[in-house]
Amino acid sequence: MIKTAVVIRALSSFFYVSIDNQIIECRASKKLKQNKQKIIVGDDVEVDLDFNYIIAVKKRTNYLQRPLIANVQNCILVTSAIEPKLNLGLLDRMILIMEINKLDIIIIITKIDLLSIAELSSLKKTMSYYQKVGYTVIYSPYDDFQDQLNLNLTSDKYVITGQSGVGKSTIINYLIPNLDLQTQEISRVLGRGKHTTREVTFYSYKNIYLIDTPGFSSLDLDFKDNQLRDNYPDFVEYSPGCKYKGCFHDQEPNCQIKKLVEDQEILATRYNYYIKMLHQVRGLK
Ligand SMILES: Nc1nc2c(ncn2[C@@H]2O[C@H](COP(=O)(O)OP(=O)(O)O)[C@@H](O)[C@H]2O)c(=O)[nH]1
Ligand SMILES: [Mg+2]
Ligand SMILES: [Zn+2]
Repeated sequence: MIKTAVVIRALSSFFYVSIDNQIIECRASKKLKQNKQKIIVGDDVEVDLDFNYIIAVKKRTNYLQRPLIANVQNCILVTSAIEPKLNLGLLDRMILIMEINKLDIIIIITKIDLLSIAELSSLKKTMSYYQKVGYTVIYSPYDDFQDQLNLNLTSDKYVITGQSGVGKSTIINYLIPNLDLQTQEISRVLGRGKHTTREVTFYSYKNIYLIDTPGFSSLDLDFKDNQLRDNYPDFVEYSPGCKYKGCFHDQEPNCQIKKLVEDQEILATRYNYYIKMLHQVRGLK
Protein backbone atom coordinates (compact mmCIF):
# COMPACT_ATOMS: atom_id res chain seq x y z
CA MET A 1 0.00 0.00 0.00
CA ILE A 2 1.24 3.47 -0.85
CA LYS A 3 0.45 6.47 1.33
CA THR A 4 1.39 10.12 1.48
CA ALA A 5 3.07 11.36 4.64
CA VAL A 6 5.20 14.10 6.14
CA VAL A 7 8.78 13.45 7.21
CA ILE A 8 9.02 14.56 10.82
CA ARG A 9 12.48 13.34 11.71
CA ALA A 10 15.63 12.47 9.79
CA LEU A 11 18.40 10.48 11.38
CA SER A 12 21.26 9.49 9.07
CA SER A 13 19.61 6.97 6.77
CA PHE A 14 16.36 6.64 8.72
CA PHE A 15 13.34 8.82 8.18
CA TYR A 16 10.33 8.99 10.44
CA VAL A 17 7.00 9.76 8.87
CA SER A 18 3.65 10.35 10.40
CA ILE A 19 0.74 8.34 8.99
CA ASP A 20 -2.68 8.13 10.63
CA ASN A 21 -1.27 9.20 14.00
CA GLN A 22 1.44 6.58 13.84
CA ILE A 23 5.12 7.24 13.44
CA ILE A 24 6.77 4.88 11.02
CA GLU A 25 10.49 4.38 10.47
CA CYS A 26 11.40 4.35 6.80
CA ARG A 27 14.37 4.22 4.49
CA ALA A 28 14.83 5.78 1.10
CA SER A 29 14.15 3.45 -1.79
CA LYS A 30 17.07 2.34 -3.96
CA LYS A 31 15.80 4.48 -6.77
CA LEU A 32 15.75 7.62 -4.62
CA LYS A 33 19.27 6.86 -3.45
CA GLN A 34 20.47 6.32 -7.00
CA ASN A 35 18.92 9.63 -8.00
CA LYS A 36 20.66 11.23 -5.00
CA GLN A 37 17.26 12.60 -3.99
CA LYS A 38 17.60 14.33 -0.65
CA ILE A 39 14.92 13.83 1.97
CA ILE A 40 14.56 16.45 4.67
CA VAL A 41 12.10 17.03 7.49
CA GLY A 42 8.92 18.66 6.32
CA ASP A 43 9.02 16.86 2.98
CA ASP A 44 5.80 15.42 1.68
CA VAL A 45 6.65 11.90 0.59
CA GLU A 46 5.07 8.76 -0.77
CA VAL A 47 5.69 5.72 1.36
CA ASP A 48 5.43 2.10 0.33
CA LEU A 49 4.04 0.63 3.54
CA ASP A 50 4.79 -2.94 2.56
CA PHE A 51 8.52 -2.30 2.82
CA ASN A 52 8.56 1.02 4.68
CA TYR A 53 10.37 2.66 1.82
CA ILE A 54 10.04 6.28 0.81
CA ILE A 55 9.55 6.02 -2.92
CA ALA A 56 8.96 9.64 -3.92
CA VAL A 57 9.49 13.16 -2.63
CA LYS A 58 6.98 15.79 -3.71
CA LYS A 59 8.14 19.12 -5.01
CA ARG A 60 8.97 21.49 -2.16
CA THR A 61 7.13 24.78 -1.93
CA ASN A 62 10.12 26.23 -0.04
CA TYR A 63 12.71 25.34 2.56
CA LEU A 64 14.52 26.98 5.42
CA GLN A 65 18.23 26.41 5.92
CA ARG A 66 20.13 25.70 9.12
CA PRO A 67 18.10 23.86 10.29
CA LEU A 68 16.83 22.49 7.05
CA ILE A 69 13.01 22.23 6.98
CA ALA A 70 10.85 21.95 3.89
CA ASN A 71 7.40 23.30 3.13
CA VAL A 72 6.78 25.81 5.89
CA GLN A 73 4.68 28.92 5.46
CA ASN A 74 4.40 30.12 9.05
CA CYS A 75 6.59 30.82 12.00
CA ILE A 76 6.22 31.71 15.64
CA LEU A 77 9.08 33.86 16.88
CA VAL A 78 9.37 33.58 20.62
CA THR A 79 11.15 36.19 22.65
CA SER A 80 10.98 36.85 26.36
CA ALA A 81 10.37 40.25 27.88
CA ILE A 82 12.98 39.47 30.51
CA GLU A 83 15.30 36.57 31.47
CA PRO A 84 16.72 36.70 28.86
CA LYS A 85 16.05 40.39 28.34
CA LEU A 86 14.21 41.40 25.19
CA ASN A 87 16.72 41.76 22.37
CA LEU A 88 15.16 43.74 19.53
CA GLY A 89 18.20 43.24 17.32
CA LEU A 90 17.79 39.50 17.57
CA LEU A 91 14.05 39.79 16.97
CA ASP A 92 14.67 41.87 13.84
CA ARG A 93 17.18 39.34 12.63
CA MET A 94 14.70 36.48 13.08
CA ILE A 95 12.02 38.53 11.33
CA LEU A 96 14.43 39.23 8.47
CA ILE A 97 15.24 35.55 7.92
CA MET A 98 11.54 34.72 7.87
CA GLU A 99 10.73 37.64 5.56
CA ILE A 100 13.45 36.54 3.13
CA ASN A 101 11.85 33.09 3.14
CA LYS A 102 8.36 34.60 2.83
CA LEU A 103 6.89 33.07 5.97
CA ASP A 104 3.98 34.58 7.85
CA ILE A 105 5.10 35.75 11.26
CA ILE A 106 3.55 35.52 14.72
CA ILE A 107 5.57 37.02 17.57
CA ILE A 108 5.05 35.74 21.11
CA ILE A 109 6.50 37.75 23.99
CA THR A 110 6.78 35.60 27.10
CA LYS A 111 7.37 36.27 30.80
CA ILE A 112 5.39 39.48 30.93
CA ASP A 113 4.28 38.34 34.40
CA LEU A 114 7.78 39.32 35.53
CA LEU A 115 7.41 42.94 34.40
CA SER A 116 6.19 45.94 36.36
CA ILE A 117 3.16 47.76 35.02
CA ALA A 118 5.39 50.54 33.71
CA GLU A 119 7.73 48.09 31.99
CA LEU A 120 4.81 46.27 30.40
CA SER A 121 3.31 49.45 29.05
CA SER A 122 6.62 50.53 27.54
CA LEU A 123 7.04 47.06 26.00
CA LYS A 124 3.57 47.25 24.48
CA LYS A 125 4.36 50.62 23.01
CA THR A 126 7.44 49.20 21.29
CA MET A 127 5.56 46.15 20.09
CA SER A 128 2.71 48.21 18.70
CA TYR A 129 5.20 49.25 16.05
CA TYR A 130 5.64 45.63 14.98
CA GLN A 131 1.86 45.21 14.92
CA LYS A 132 1.60 48.23 12.68
CA VAL A 133 4.11 46.64 10.31
CA GLY A 134 1.73 43.70 10.11
CA TYR A 135 2.95 41.06 12.53
CA THR A 136 0.68 39.37 15.03
CA VAL A 137 1.95 39.96 18.57
CA ILE A 138 0.75 37.79 21.44
CA TYR A 139 1.72 38.22 25.08
CA SER A 140 2.19 35.33 27.46
CA PRO A 141 1.09 34.35 30.00
CA TYR A 142 -2.31 36.01 29.73
CA ASP A 143 -5.50 34.15 30.46
CA ASP A 144 -6.58 34.29 26.86
CA PHE A 145 -3.14 33.46 25.53
CA GLN A 146 -4.17 30.07 24.22
CA ASP A 147 -7.38 31.38 22.61
CA GLN A 148 -5.42 34.10 20.89
CA LEU A 149 -2.88 31.64 19.64
CA ASN A 150 -5.56 29.22 18.46
CA LEU A 151 -7.22 32.00 16.53
CA ASN A 152 -3.97 32.62 14.75
CA LEU A 153 -2.97 29.03 14.12
CA THR A 154 -4.82 28.22 10.96
CA SER A 155 -2.37 26.76 8.50
CA ASP A 156 -0.51 23.47 8.57
CA LYS A 157 3.06 23.95 9.80
CA TYR A 158 4.54 26.43 12.25
CA VAL A 159 8.22 26.58 13.03
CA ILE A 160 8.83 27.85 16.52
CA THR A 161 12.09 29.56 17.06
CA GLY A 162 13.81 31.81 19.57
CA GLN A 163 16.74 31.92 21.94
CA SER A 164 17.17 29.18 24.45
CA GLY A 165 15.26 29.83 27.67
CA VAL A 166 12.63 32.16 26.24
CA GLY A 167 9.83 29.65 26.84
CA LYS A 168 9.31 27.67 23.64
CA SER A 169 8.83 24.34 25.39
CA THR A 170 6.53 26.01 27.90
CA ILE A 171 4.30 27.26 25.07
CA ILE A 172 4.19 23.85 23.43
CA ASN A 173 3.22 22.38 26.81
CA TYR A 174 0.40 24.91 27.17
CA LEU A 175 -0.96 23.84 23.84
CA ILE A 176 -0.43 20.10 24.19
CA PRO A 177 -0.84 19.47 27.92
CA ASN A 178 -0.28 15.71 27.87
CA LEU A 179 3.06 16.14 26.16
CA ASP A 180 4.82 17.31 29.31
CA LEU A 181 8.01 18.53 27.66
CA GLN A 182 10.88 19.23 29.94
CA THR A 183 11.43 22.93 30.45
CA GLN A 184 14.76 24.29 31.50
CA GLU A 185 15.82 26.39 34.39
CA ILE A 186 17.62 29.48 33.22
CA SER A 187 21.27 29.49 34.01
CA ARG A 188 21.61 32.85 35.68
CA VAL A 189 25.36 32.89 35.42
CA LEU A 190 25.38 32.68 31.67
CA GLY A 191 22.15 34.57 31.26
CA ARG A 192 20.96 31.97 28.84
CA GLY A 193 19.45 28.53 28.91
CA LYS A 194 21.63 25.61 29.86
CA HIS A 195 20.31 23.21 27.32
CA THR A 196 19.31 23.71 23.77
CA THR A 197 16.98 21.75 21.59
CA ARG A 198 19.53 20.51 19.08
CA GLU A 199 17.14 18.74 16.84
CA VAL A 200 14.14 19.87 14.91
CA THR A 201 11.12 18.27 16.55
CA PHE A 202 7.61 18.02 15.14
CA TYR A 203 4.66 18.09 17.52
CA SER A 204 1.25 17.31 16.22
CA TYR A 205 -1.41 19.67 17.55
CA LYS A 206 -4.97 19.46 16.26
CA ASN A 207 -4.51 19.38 12.50
CA ILE A 208 -1.24 21.27 12.47
CA TYR A 209 2.42 20.69 13.26
CA LEU A 210 4.36 22.78 15.71
CA ILE A 211 8.04 22.48 14.90
CA ASP A 212 10.47 23.19 17.71
CA THR A 213 13.81 24.33 16.36
CA PRO A 214 17.18 25.23 17.82
CA GLY A 215 16.98 28.61 16.08
CA PHE A 216 17.92 29.69 12.60
CA SER A 217 21.44 30.87 12.18
CA SER A 218 22.26 33.75 9.91
CA LEU A 219 25.65 34.39 11.44
CA ASP A 220 27.32 34.41 8.07
CA LEU A 221 24.65 36.76 6.69
CA ASP A 222 24.50 34.93 3.41
CA PHE A 223 22.23 37.36 1.68
CA LYS A 224 22.83 40.43 -0.43
CA ASP A 225 22.38 44.07 0.55
CA ASN A 226 19.33 44.46 -1.67
CA GLN A 227 17.72 41.39 -0.12
CA LEU A 228 18.23 43.03 3.26
CA ARG A 229 16.71 46.31 2.07
CA ASP A 230 13.76 44.66 0.35
CA ASN A 231 12.74 42.55 3.33
CA TYR A 232 11.91 45.37 5.72
CA PRO A 233 8.24 45.87 4.82
CA ASP A 234 8.11 49.07 6.87
CA PHE A 235 11.00 50.58 4.86
CA VAL A 236 9.70 49.28 1.53
CA GLU A 237 6.37 50.98 2.14
CA TYR A 238 7.91 54.43 2.46
CA SER A 239 10.93 54.15 0.18
CA PRO A 240 9.07 55.70 -2.80
CA GLY A 241 9.53 58.92 -0.80
CA CYS A 242 13.35 58.63 -0.97
CA LYS A 243 15.05 60.89 -3.50
CA TYR A 244 17.03 58.04 -5.04
CA LYS A 245 15.39 55.03 -6.57
CA GLY A 246 16.95 51.96 -4.95
CA CYS A 247 17.97 53.99 -1.89
CA PHE A 248 19.60 51.89 0.84
CA HIS A 249 18.67 54.50 3.47
CA ASP A 250 22.31 54.81 4.52
CA GLN A 251 24.42 57.75 3.28
CA GLU A 252 22.00 58.83 0.57
CA PRO A 253 20.65 62.40 0.88
CA ASN A 254 16.92 63.13 1.15
CA CYS A 255 16.09 59.68 2.44
CA GLN A 256 12.49 59.32 3.56
CA ILE A 257 13.32 56.43 5.89
CA LYS A 258 15.94 58.48 7.77
CA LYS A 259 13.44 61.29 8.06
CA LEU A 260 10.80 58.95 9.48
CA VAL A 261 13.33 57.62 12.00
CA GLU A 262 13.99 61.21 13.11
CA ASP A 263 10.24 61.83 13.34
CA GLN A 264 9.96 58.62 15.40
CA GLU A 265 7.59 57.12 12.89
CA ILE A 266 10.04 54.28 12.23
CA LEU A 267 11.52 52.48 15.23
CA ALA A 268 15.08 53.74 15.68
CA THR A 269 16.38 50.43 17.08
CA ARG A 270 15.14 48.69 13.99
CA TYR A 271 16.76 51.19 11.66
CA ASN A 272 20.07 51.19 13.56
CA TYR A 273 20.26 47.43 13.50
CA TYR A 274 19.45 47.42 9.81
CA ILE A 275 22.36 49.76 9.12
CA LYS A 276 24.66 47.58 11.19
CA MET A 277 23.68 44.53 9.17
CA LEU A 278 23.90 46.43 5.90
CA HIS A 279 27.50 47.34 6.67
CA GLN A 280 28.29 43.80 7.74
CA VAL A 281 26.77 42.32 4.61
CA ARG A 282 28.73 44.70 2.42
CA GLY A 283 31.95 44.21 4.34
CA LEU A 284 31.81 40.48 3.83
CA LYS A 285 31.77 40.72 0.09
N1 LIG B 1 7.64 33.62 34.77
C1 LIG B 1 7.61 32.99 33.61
N2 LIG B 1 8.47 31.99 33.36
C2 LIG B 1 8.41 31.36 32.16
C3 LIG B 1 7.48 31.73 31.16
N3 LIG B 1 7.69 30.93 30.09
C4 LIG B 1 8.70 30.12 30.40
N4 LIG B 1 9.15 30.36 31.66
C5 LIG B 1 10.27 29.70 32.36
O1 LIG B 1 11.48 29.91 31.62
C6 LIG B 1 12.32 28.78 31.66
C7 LIG B 1 12.68 28.35 30.25
O2 LIG B 1 11.51 27.89 29.58
P1 LIG B 1 11.55 26.81 28.39
O3 LIG B 1 10.14 26.60 27.96
O4 LIG B 1 12.34 25.62 28.78
O5 LIG B 1 12.38 27.61 27.29
P2 LIG B 1 12.93 27.11 25.88
O6 LIG B 1 14.39 26.93 26.06
O7 LIG B 1 12.66 28.26 24.94
O8 LIG B 1 12.20 25.88 25.48
C8 LIG B 1 11.55 27.72 32.45
O9 LIG B 1 12.01 27.75 33.78
C9 LIG B 1 10.10 28.18 32.37
O10 LIG B 1 9.34 27.77 33.48
C10 LIG B 1 6.57 32.81 31.47
O11 LIG B 1 5.73 33.23 30.64
N5 LIG B 1 6.69 33.40 32.69
MG1 LIG C 1 12.98 23.93 24.93
ZN1 LIG D 1 16.06 55.97 1.67
